[in-house]
Amino acid sequence: MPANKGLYLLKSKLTKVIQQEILAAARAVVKQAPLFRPSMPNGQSFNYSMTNCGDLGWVADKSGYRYQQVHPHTFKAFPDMPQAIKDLAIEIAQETGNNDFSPQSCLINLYRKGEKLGMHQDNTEENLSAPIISISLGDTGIFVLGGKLRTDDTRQYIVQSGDVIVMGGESRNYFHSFKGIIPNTSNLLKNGGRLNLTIRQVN
Ligand code: MD3
Ligand code: FE
Repeated sequence: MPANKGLYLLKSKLTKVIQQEILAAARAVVKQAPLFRPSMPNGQSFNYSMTNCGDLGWVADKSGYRYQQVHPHTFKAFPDMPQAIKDLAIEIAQETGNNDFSPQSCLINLYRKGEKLGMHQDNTEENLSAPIISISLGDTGIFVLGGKLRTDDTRQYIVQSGDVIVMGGESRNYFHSFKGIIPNTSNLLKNGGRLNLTIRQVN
């Protein structure tokens, strides 16, 4: 793998056994830190649910977007990031030229049928140089990647269970969205849907 810190779309990166291991770790997190559906600063609710693990979790409400240590409904600290997730993220970071990546946060997004995420940039993090690592589990979906400007051309990518995306360098700053799942395309999650884990170094 070249020592380039840009964008990597690693198709079928994770074996079924690794996918099951990461899914079990994510399920354990959800038991401690229930999925929630936050609202945007304008009051509109997100169209999918989420939770977090690690030292910091990404949350949203009427006051804005931020990272904090506690779950917004239980007020308990987010659970530790499972070692399997941490190790996998560090391994992927190293393979893509990001040797000093230190995972602080794992945002877990769940998309059920019809749920989606609009065009946005990820800029809540203080450290915008560290890459973001995305792991897709479960149903196939359509990921859309643009450029630095909201008006830039976009490209659509089919993301399948076991695919990994690394957003580093310039691409860290690109607009992107998730159009939704194609139901019943994976049997990994017993109730269907797609889990997307994004592992981040926040500061
Ligand atoms: C491109 N999640 O949580 S993951 C998000 O499928 C988010 O849940 C999507 O966008 C999802 O913020 C996409 C892939 C991803 C993650 C971070 C990025 C793509 C990115 C940051 C910059 C550009
Ligand atoms: Fe994003």
